[in-house]
Amino acid sequence: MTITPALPSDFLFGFATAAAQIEGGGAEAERKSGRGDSIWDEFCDTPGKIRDGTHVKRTCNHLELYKEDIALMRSLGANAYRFSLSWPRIVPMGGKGDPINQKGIDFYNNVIDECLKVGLVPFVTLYHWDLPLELFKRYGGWLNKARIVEDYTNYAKTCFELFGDRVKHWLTFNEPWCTAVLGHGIGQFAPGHVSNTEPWIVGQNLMIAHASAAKLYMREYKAHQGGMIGITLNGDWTDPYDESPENIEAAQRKMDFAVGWFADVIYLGRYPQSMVDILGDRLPKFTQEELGLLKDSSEFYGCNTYTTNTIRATRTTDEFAGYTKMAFDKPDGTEIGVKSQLGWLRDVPWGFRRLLNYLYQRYKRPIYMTENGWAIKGESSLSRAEALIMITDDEGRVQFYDGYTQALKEAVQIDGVDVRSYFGWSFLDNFEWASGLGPRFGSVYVDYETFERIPKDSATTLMQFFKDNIASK
Ligand code: GBH
Repeated sequence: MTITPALPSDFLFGFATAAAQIEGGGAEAERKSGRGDSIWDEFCDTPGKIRDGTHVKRTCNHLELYKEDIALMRSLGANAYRFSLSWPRIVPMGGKGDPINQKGIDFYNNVIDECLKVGLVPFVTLYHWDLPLELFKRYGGWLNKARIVEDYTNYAKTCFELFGDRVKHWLTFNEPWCTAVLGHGIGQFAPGHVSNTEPWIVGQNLMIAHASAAKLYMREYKAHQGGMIGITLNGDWTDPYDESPENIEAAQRKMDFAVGWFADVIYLGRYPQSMVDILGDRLPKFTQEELGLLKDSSEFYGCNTYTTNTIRATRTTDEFAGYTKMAFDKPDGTEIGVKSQLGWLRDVPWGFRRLLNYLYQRYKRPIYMTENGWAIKGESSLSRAEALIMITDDEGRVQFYDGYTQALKEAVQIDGVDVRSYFGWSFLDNFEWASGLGPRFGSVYVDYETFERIPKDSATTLMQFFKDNIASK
């Protein structure tokens, strides 16, 4: 008897990264590279914004080490690599009429060519949070619909023209929720605004920019370049605290505020009713023309997910969670999931399987898993010597990936969910935004003094899972 492999032969797997989190090779290297500042450079320059005071200008030096990194990724067994392009590296000031930076273009040409040379499919994100600072200064960045949609669409067009002969998988945006809420609602991320009106405006502008770029691709590039384009959203499973109708409704409302805000509009053509009810006039309406643009603007569902929360209706002040209470505890006093380095992140594989089912049933699109990963509790405070022991045995991360890949397999094989990729977050330990170089999400250890890379156990075990579970061609 032959066992049918769970995953199709064209399944893409590997690791994900983002430009601002790994490229920086130090202030001098960055200056020479011709990259313009992004809102994250300014955020890092502002005392108190980054927990350990580190800076996007000096992270993993992927800028100079990309060749070695790509070779390493391939040697671990990956068949694809998800990375993002830095907009201010390509167009330093960002705007439609602004000059482009040839060194930036050369860099990404090299990255893409190197991927293809070794046999990795490049899966490219156009925007992973590093808005050119100049556009923020000129007109408020994501707050200015007309200007940002025009400039973003032009930037996307530049990328399709420069790289679309070789890049066949495009993501317009990584996690618009984070830009809207963390950047413009609670101020934890650049540009650091605190507001209860801006996030909803920014969210709408991000969606329109997404649709504008995606439709441009579909209209003018897709036919001859033969690729596809979509958006990737963050969203964790929301498990009702108990079976009470209020808590079941609260769990759905939290899901609406995290995922439905974008996905209902893009795939179903309307905001979730719970958001309309709560936000009223603060939720900006779409014109018919905008809704037409948004319709069918994402060819797949791009999914970043990390954890699961238990949700109850107990009213909180957290409007971004639909006033629900997010926690990990259950009525019997137990808690779900193993603890990680970060308070929001717990290991709950069964929640992942439920999430995949929910997304597939509701949006009916193939799912590309674009991020999923783990930061082991305590890993970031190890000395280098201790870390070198840990890296040969990053047990917590191996466990996490074991559980989540098993859940993925069940969702595909037993539940029939159409999942077509999986990228572990992250390839390298890297700059974890406001948390700086503290939390380590990598399957490859990075020594931030020397930029040395050392693969951890999870790097090989995760890739091996896919090699074992993908049908041969
Ligand atoms: C991803 O976001 C990002 O795409 C990636 O760049 C990042 O490095 C990776 O995750 C790891 O964090 O602190 O209670 O406000 C994940 C989505 C949404 C998870 C916001 C953390 C904050 C919860 N993130 N959430 S809280």
